[in-house]
Amino acid sequence: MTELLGVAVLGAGHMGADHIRRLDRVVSGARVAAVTDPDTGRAKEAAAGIEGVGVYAEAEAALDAPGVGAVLIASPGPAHEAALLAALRRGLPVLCEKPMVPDPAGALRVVEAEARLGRRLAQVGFMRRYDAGYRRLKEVLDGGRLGRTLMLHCVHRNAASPSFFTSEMLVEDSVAHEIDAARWLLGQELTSVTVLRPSPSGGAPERLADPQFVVFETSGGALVDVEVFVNCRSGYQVRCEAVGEHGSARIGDDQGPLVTSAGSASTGVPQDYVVRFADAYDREVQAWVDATRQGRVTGPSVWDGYAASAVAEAGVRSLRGAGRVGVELAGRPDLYGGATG
Ligand code: ISE
Repeated sequence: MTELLGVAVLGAGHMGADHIRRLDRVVSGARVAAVTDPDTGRAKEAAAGIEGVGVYAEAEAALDAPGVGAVLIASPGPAHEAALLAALRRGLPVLCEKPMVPDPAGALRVVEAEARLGRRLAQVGFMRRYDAGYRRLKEVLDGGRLGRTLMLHCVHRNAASPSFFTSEMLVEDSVAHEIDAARWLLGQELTSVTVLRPSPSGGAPERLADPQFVVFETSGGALVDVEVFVNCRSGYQVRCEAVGEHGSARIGDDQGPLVTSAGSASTGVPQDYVVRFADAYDREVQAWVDATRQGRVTGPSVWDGYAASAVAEAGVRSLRGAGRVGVELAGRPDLYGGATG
């Protein structure tokens, strides 16, 4: 296929604007054909200078725009279900940012809609699977030299949270990444979740339960803990240490060059995820474009998106005081490997 893949980007906020720049300037084989955002001023700004792009206020208008052959959904989570269903109805391949659909019932409707088509069209934007560090960690674990993985210790810190962030979003929006990464690294389902909250940081906005400490049990008997702290003030930090029977492996400490000068050694800390994970986003979107142009879907599935939402929803119940909450997954359609999770 020599023709460029025309992509409609839904949402021109922080992530959407970054993907528009990436599709326009970094990734090969694709072009931005349409941009939509309820704030058309923001959409126009993100699309400025891109040849042949249409700007729309409504998502469905962008899907029907001339030259659109695929969709990248980067609107807020609650808008994803309608957008995914509209793309599936039109047979358009999709890359949908996480959380796929925050409400598990809605996420399951998307799984069922795709399963009815009988073929995969959608991929979920769990980009840590494309990060070099996470990939190397998975290779070490799969290689078996650490023996069975017993525990994952994860740290997920943001410098500051956006003004619209709620206590629930620390689980649904931030820990969503660790939920998927743990399922992927271990090849196991997360079967229960307990969210604990220390006394909130004075640096967090009032009424935001920040930080939180989340513990998952898995179907293979492992434990996963996550410190999530979205107003840590010092910068964007994501680490993961896997502890096995014969040793441990840790990623996330090696962000910048260690500069030694004038009697001290220091390294920069990125302030934002689009900087920290820039390479992972580039690799993810390039892989999606390449696979789409070949008529294939290779990345995380809508089943992975549903499973993450089901775990996160159990996490939200725990955060609200339910203690340790078990995770119940629906039956997994054959399209995603069959049997139950
Ligand atoms: C954001 O949506 C992300 O995906 C970031 O990776 C995460 O660190 C942040 O907490 C989320 O809000």
